Amino acid sequence: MSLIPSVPSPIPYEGPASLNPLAFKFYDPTEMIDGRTLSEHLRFSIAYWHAFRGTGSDPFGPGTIVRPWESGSDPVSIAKKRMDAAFEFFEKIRAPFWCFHDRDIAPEGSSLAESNKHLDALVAHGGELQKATGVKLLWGTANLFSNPRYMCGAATNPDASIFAYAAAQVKKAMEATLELGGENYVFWGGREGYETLLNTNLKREQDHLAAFLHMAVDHAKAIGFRGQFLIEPKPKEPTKHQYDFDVASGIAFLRTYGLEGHFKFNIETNHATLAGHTFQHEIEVAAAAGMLGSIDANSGDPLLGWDTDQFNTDIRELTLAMVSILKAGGLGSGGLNFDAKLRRPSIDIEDLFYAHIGGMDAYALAFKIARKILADGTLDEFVRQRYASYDTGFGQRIEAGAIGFRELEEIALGAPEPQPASGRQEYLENLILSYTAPRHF
Ligand code: XLS
Ligand code: NI
Ligand code: NI
Repeated sequence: MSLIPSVPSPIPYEGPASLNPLAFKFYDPTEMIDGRTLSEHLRFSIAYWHAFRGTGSDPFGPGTIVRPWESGSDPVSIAKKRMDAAFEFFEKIRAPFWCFHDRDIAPEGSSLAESNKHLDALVAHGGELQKATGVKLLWGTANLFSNPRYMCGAATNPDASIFAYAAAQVKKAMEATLELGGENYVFWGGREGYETLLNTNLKREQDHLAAFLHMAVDHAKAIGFRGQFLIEPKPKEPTKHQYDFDVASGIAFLRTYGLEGHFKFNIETNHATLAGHTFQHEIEVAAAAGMLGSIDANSGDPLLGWDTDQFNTDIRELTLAMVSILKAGGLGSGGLNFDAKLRRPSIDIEDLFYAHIGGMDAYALAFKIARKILADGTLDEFVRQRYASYDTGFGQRIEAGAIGFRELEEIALGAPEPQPASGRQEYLENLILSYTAPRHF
């Protein structure tokens, strides 16, 4: 029995000329590119929390979105029906993956033991739905931020008993992820940060966070979870200062505590911009360290200073991001997860389809444009030329660490004055425009 009868069949691919709002214009999941389907290249994933737990509530008012399957008296039965609807959506939107927090899929009970029991029931149900549909789990995670017990953090809570509770919850969420064949496990530091240093021992909190992550690494070994661990940086919200501020501070943290071999990064567009960076910057910083893991695909609002988690149809931003992702060799076991939600007045189930169709089409188009940019090679060649003086002679010896100040001084004294070369930014911006400009008018 269909729970989403108003969208009767899977979303078709109709090509760029189509005006059908319930069709893909650029995303043909079956299109073969370099021996793999577009679906295998892009690895789209649906975020359970936004798509199926988001109600449109905000600090000024309650939810606006009412779904027909959200009725009944037994929370576990509702959760199962909701999950049936979710998998119907995953199939119709043709996403190969989904992602969840433990508390998204199963209701919290009155004790940890009861919560675990609920989770077991929903993981079993999810396993059956995955088998029936072929949809796979990109990653799992634990919600360590909604319940008031975590108001002062989870692994960074000043109370060790909360640390223990969080450890138990992550242990269980990792086991659920393993059970469902999850390819990654994400740590977003929910409330791992502080509001004021007046009550905070920053050093101890960071030590505790590192201890927590080491325990997770040990537990993965113990249970045979071979998925990739991912840190998802975010600079602020909910706490004023989050410890995983951005990719660069995340790398420093992981290296400080000897964790760098076990983690990569899940980069979220809106978190990058909140940190004062571009999306592409965060991708490049992670890639430079060999730690690019996965993407939480969304967008912020340039006029608002919080995590608005919008669907992203900015082709220029996505093209530049895809150029960096492709140059880094892709996302490996990661994917493009739509950590994005409907605006509060977008209350119909069709809106959920429109939102994801736009997000998927935009990424598919950006992927194709980025491939063209890289294949043409003009951009790459420009950058290569710009650094060519390091390819030979003393430049090469600088990179090899085979020369020092004394010899460089001799070279500088003996050579003619260096001549500045233009950075050609406007020329390069026009080059990108020539790829991203619409051509059909
Ligand atoms: C919140 C985060 C969250 C993570 C998963 O801002 O983006 O949704 O992706 O815990
Ligand atoms: Ni996210
Ligand atoms: Ni976010």
